[in-house]
Parts: sequence; C-alpha cells; structure tokens
Amino acid sequence: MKVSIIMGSDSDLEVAKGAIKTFNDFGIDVDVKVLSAHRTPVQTQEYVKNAEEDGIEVFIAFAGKAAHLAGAIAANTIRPVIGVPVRSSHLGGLEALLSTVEMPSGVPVATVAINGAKNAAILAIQILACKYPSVEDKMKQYKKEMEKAVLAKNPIMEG
Ligand code: RP5
Repeated sequence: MKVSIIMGSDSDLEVAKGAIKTFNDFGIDVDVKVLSAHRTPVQTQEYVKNAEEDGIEVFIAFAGKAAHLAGAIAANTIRPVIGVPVRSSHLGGLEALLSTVEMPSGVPVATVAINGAKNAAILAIQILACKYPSVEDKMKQYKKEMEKAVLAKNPIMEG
C-alpha cells in the first residue's frame, strides 16, 4: 500500500509536510517527488506511469500559481488524484484552486482547500480504507478520537 506525493516545486514542501506527517502517523508509505507539469512534463508523465505499475494507489499533487500538475497526473492514470492548491503567489492561492478544480469532464481531480494538506492525506487514507481493513480500523479510531476531542471542550455533553 503506497501513496505518491508530487510537488510542483520544492517551495511547496512546507505545505506538503502536513500530508507527509499524517501518512507517517497512519504508518502509510509515501513516495515524495518534485516534478512539474510545465518544467518537467516528460518526466512527470513517465513517473506517473511507472508509479502506477509500482503499486501507487493514490496520487496527491501540490502546486501553486497556474496549477496544472494534478490535472497532468490525472491525464495519465486511472488512480484517484487529489489536488492541493498551494498559496504561493500574490493572488493568495485562489488561482491555484481554480486551476486545480476546474477539470474537464471525464478527468476528475478531487480538490481540497488551499493549503489543505492534512485533508488531502485523510481523503487518500479513506480511499485506501475501502480496500485495507487495517487502515479502515485506524481511520475509525482517528474519527473517534476527533469526536472525543471536540466533546471534551463541552463538559456538559460528557457522560
Ligand atoms: C508552482 O509554482 C509550484 O507548485 C509552486 O507552488 C510555484 C512556485 O514555484 P517556484 O518558482 O518557487 O519553484 O509551479
């Protein structure tokens, strides 16, 4: 069971760390690469095709500005692709959000919030949980703990 994280630039790493940490917490292997839809289009396509053959089950793409990376990955695989728009320009990430989310019909990218690294990882893990019972158990546990943490802020609800 393996997930791929691809960043358009190493400047996206600070944001991507949120996803890497979540995968580490769940004990899921992650292959981290810097590849660009614009600067390394050939190598991006090659990597995606090989990664799929090597057993990568979900791709997560981090990109800012004219963020075409997630779409370029989705064009080359039938594995689920999750896009994380990165806030890396003076436009605040909205440009990356729209570039990532507005995919043509038939080639979806599941797009999370601007800089939404943790949710990207959680979504990927929920996809893996459909297939792996051990991941499903851990995800159920994670949601239980989240519920407990919220309720603990409301002493009147406890009991
Ligand atoms: C995008 O442009 C990258 O994903 C990054 O968010 C942004 C800036 O990249 P650098 O110019 O810092 O390499 O392609």
